[in-house]
Amino acid sequence: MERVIVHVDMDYFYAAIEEREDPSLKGKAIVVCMYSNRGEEGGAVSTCNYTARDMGIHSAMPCRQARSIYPDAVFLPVRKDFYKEVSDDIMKLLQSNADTDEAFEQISIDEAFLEITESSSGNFKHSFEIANTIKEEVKRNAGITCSVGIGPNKLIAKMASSFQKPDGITVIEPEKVQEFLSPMPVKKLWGIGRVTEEKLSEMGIESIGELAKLDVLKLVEAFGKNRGTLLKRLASGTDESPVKEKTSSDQIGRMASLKHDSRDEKMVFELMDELVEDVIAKATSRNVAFRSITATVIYSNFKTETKSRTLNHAVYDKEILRKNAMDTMQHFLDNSRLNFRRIGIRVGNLQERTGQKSLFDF
Ligand code: DCP
Ligand code: MG
Ligand code: MG
Repeated sequence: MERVIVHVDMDYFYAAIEEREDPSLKGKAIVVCMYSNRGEEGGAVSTCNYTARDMGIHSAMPCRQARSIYPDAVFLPVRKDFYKEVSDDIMKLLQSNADTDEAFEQISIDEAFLEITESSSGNFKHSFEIANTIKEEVKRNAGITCSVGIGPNKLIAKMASSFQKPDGITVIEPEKVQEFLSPMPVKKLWGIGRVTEEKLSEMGIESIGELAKLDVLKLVEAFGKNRGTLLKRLASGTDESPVKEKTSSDQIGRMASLKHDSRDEKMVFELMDELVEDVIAKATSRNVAFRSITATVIYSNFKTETKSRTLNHAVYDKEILRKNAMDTMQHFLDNSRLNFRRIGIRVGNLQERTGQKSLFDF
């Protein structure tokens, strides 16, 4: 099956959080500044919202210059720790939309890859619906917008997410990859910096399409073997690299699709039982106890619902997990008429196991 890879990037992230925190800022140009130790005179623009961008302000511009362009903009100092907290919540939410917790890779404070090959059944049409769900969840939980790119690999997904910013969804099906890349200038290719761009320009190469057609030997001659062949691969839209969790995460979860969409209790409970076993096995192998339990259902129309519970103590008791999971599934069954498409269970607030074994030991 062809892989389906999603890249999500928050829109004007730091400024969007400031806008959310203070609704009176809505509609104004907002510039978030990283002031240097020379005070407000020094420093560079961290980011700004799209209203400020329309006036020519952009990241990395000296704050002084931004002020001279538009003195009436709202200038705010960065609050990195706060943005990091918001980011952590968003990342958890994104991770819960990946096929497995491991099929998730955060690459910066505001962006991540997730693989949805399984949940979309390898179908790019379904993937659009999943992207919609993700955007709605981010909006509802974090109060900000994001842009989503979907493609057959990380390279294409990453480039697709910036194709329609802000608040966009861009799906590039495998057979549309060449058409998508060819007309773009080489500097848009992920991984190409200014030096490479200039060198290619000297060789008469301006578009990604031209780069893809260039004899690989010419590239090897100019950039060396590794870089030369890499450029050729990138320009042709090839990227085999897996989506891989970088740090060990603070949660363990499993999701799976029912054999077919259904609201048959037996089918739902049996599948959930397997997921619970998997989660407990993983928690055991990592030697962790958990304090929170979250169950998820994705209905046949791709709408998602989750329900979480935080326990008084950290436990690693299979029966507690199973009971919570089953009760929540029952709750979902009782409260909707839709068929279930996928279900999931995750544990969080992980702590290393100390003396305590399970609730039976208390
Ligand atoms: N950032 C920064 N300095 C830069 C670039 C970015 O401090 N030179 C910070 C502020 C951004 C955040 O990183 O909000 C994410 O960077 P992005 O490149 O994703 O930019 P934004 O999210 O701000 O805008 P966009 O809508 O273009 O993604
Ligand atoms: Mg961003
Ligand atoms: Mg980003």
